[in-house]
This record gives sequence, structure tokens and C-alpha cells, in this order.
Amino acid sequence: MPRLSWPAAWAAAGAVAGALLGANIAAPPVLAGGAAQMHAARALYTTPPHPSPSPGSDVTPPTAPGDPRACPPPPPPSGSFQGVAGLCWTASSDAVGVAEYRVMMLTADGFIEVASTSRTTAVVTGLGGDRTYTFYVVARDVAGNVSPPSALVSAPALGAGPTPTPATGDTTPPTGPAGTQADCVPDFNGTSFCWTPSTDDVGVAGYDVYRRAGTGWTRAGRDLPGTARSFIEAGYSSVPGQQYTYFTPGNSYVYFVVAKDAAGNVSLPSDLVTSTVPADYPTHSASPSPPATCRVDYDTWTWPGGFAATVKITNIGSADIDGWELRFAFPEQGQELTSGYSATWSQSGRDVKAVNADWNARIKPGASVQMGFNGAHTGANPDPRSFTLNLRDCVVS
Ligand SMILES: [Ca+2]
Ligand SMILES: [Ca+2]
Repeated sequence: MPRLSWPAAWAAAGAVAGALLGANIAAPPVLAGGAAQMHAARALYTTPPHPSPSPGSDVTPPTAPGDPRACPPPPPPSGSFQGVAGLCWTASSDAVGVAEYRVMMLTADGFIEVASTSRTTAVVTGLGGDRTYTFYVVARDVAGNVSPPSALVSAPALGAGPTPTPATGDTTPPTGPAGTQADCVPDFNGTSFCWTPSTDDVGVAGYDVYRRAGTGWTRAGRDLPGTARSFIEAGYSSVPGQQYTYFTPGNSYVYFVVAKDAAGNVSLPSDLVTSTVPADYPTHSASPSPPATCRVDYDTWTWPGGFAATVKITNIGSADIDGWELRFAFPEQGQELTSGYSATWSQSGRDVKAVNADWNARIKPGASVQMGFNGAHTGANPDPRSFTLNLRDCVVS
């Protein structure tokens, strides 16, 4: 639950906040025009940066803003709140000086900046009422170095708000994903976590996953299907010679997941979950690849212009596969996925991806799951040459 308090900080900010809220009431903002309103807030709260004695020599970012919390601003002199959330935090420290704080808000399209200020309080306006929003704060110093993100904070918007978004139809967000469990995909060279599915009055349309990065939260997984209940991210590519370097073996990474419905309502975030990349996982340069734990049987029936394919995955390893993502590439430009079954199928360029359905997520050692799809082609319909499951190579039958 967000902590509600009315700190002394508002006493200092009171005049400005009062002016801002007065302006809100005189000209009620709408969320569609929220950016303009938010810029108004930004203009009110931004002060010129402190002059730097030696610009460019400061390469150390400020510390993260501390203890972010919901704190309602003082009531407006007249009228009432209209879709307003207040935030407070404790100051960052920096050897030279903090120039500003930036407030980022979670939306269905990722985090967006909704306020910047030199104070340790912010008022975010133009929000839909009866809704709780999720934020974090970063500090920027005079030289432009940005701090790590603060903790996440969820704050309610006070007052009815001008125009809820969406304006009609489904206005109830899904429940937040619960029961996060780190490192739930066994024997995987990367990070993974699982969750208990969210529920929604209409239906969960998908999930977004965020990873904590040096200066904010990065959207690491976007529009995962509504049936998804796990997320994986690889430290190393399974393609020989193609090694990703942004993950370090043995390092831990922090994530959360949110659910979205088709109307664009976003849930509260899940609990944070910390996943660790295995420290001793063989790399391509250091040692041979580990033995494959999956086998793929790919069969097609082809006719002029079209084909039907069946795909069988067999677990030839010794551990359960719990949640999977099969990937392969069509050898020919003209090969195209048109519809699939028993998995969530998608194609990007020549790359095809199939993500497990709820009911076939788990594959016991020795067991198989079968799925398939219909496709189109423009002359030739060769089989894919290789398949990966959870980014690891499979044996091809
Ligand atoms: Ca600095
Ligand atoms: Ca809904």
C-alpha cells in the first residue's frame, strides 16, 4: 500500500503547488492533452541548473533519490482535486550538485517523463481518477550524469480526473502479476522468472517486463502474450559467433512484470524479482556447447502456394522444461506463417517464434509436445535448418 503523508516539504512548495492546482481547476486538463499539462508542471518546478565550476569534469552520477512515497499535495484554495498525484522523496547527493529530478510514470507504452523539478516533491496532473499510478524518480547532476532509479512507488490520483483513459468501455486494470519466482527456467544461460497470471474484468491482453538498468527501468519484454507466465532473457546468443555482452555471468538482474488489458489499462507492478545469470555456464569460446536438451521433428505437407507444418518438441534432457519459446528461421524470403495452433505463433522477417500455451508449458524428460501452423510460400518451401528452445540449440530429426 502506498504510504500517505503530508511532509514539511509541501510547506516550502505550497505556494507553487497552490498556483499549479489553481491553474488545474481554472483549466481542467484532459489526459489526451496530458503532455502539455505535464510540461506546465515541469515549467513551474524547474529552476535553472546550478553553474558548474568545471563542466564536463564531473563523471560521477548522483545517488538514487531515496524513499519515494505518495504524499498528497495541499488541497487547492478552492474547488477540489482533479486527477492529481503527489510524490515526495529524499534528496540525492552529488559531489558537485544535483540539477534536477525527473519523475517517470508507467504507462501501457512504457515509462514516460511526467515532471522535472529541482525540489524533492512533484505534482503530476491530468491523471484519470480512481486509479493508482506507478512512478520512479532519477536525479541528474549539472554535468548530465543520471542517477540510478529510485524504488518504485505507486500513488493514487486524487479527485475524479477530467477524462479517464480509456474514456469508455473497460476502465478497470488487470490485477498485478503475483507469485513471482526467480530462476524458474532450469538449465538456462540467462535470467528467468515466472509469475501467477493476472486476472481482468474483460481479459488480460499481455504483459510487459521491465529490467532495472543504470539510470532507469528498461522495457526488456514487450507485449508478451496474455497466456505468458514466464520471461527469459539470454546472456549469450545460442548462435555461434554471436555473443551478447550485456549480461555478465554470475551477475543478478532485477525485474518486474505488469499486465495490460486490450483497452490499455495497466496493472500495478509485480513484486521485484532478482534473477542471476549462472556463473559457470559454458561459453562458446571457452568450452563446447552443452548437450542439447531438446529434439525437434518438423514435417510439412506442401502444395502450390501453401503448406501445413507439424512441429514436435521432445525433452531429451534430464530436467523438466517449464515454459518454452521455440525459434527458427525460414530459409526462403517467400515463406510465411499464416496461422498456428497449440502455441502463440509470431513471425518477424524470416524469424518465427512459438511460445507455449498454458496447458503445454511443462515438458517432462522424455515427453513431447506437438503443435503446428499453416503457411504460404512463393515457390520453394525448404525446412528450417536449425531450431532453438529457450535460446538453446535443439537436435533436429
Ligand atoms: Ca556528479
Ligand atoms: Ca480491464
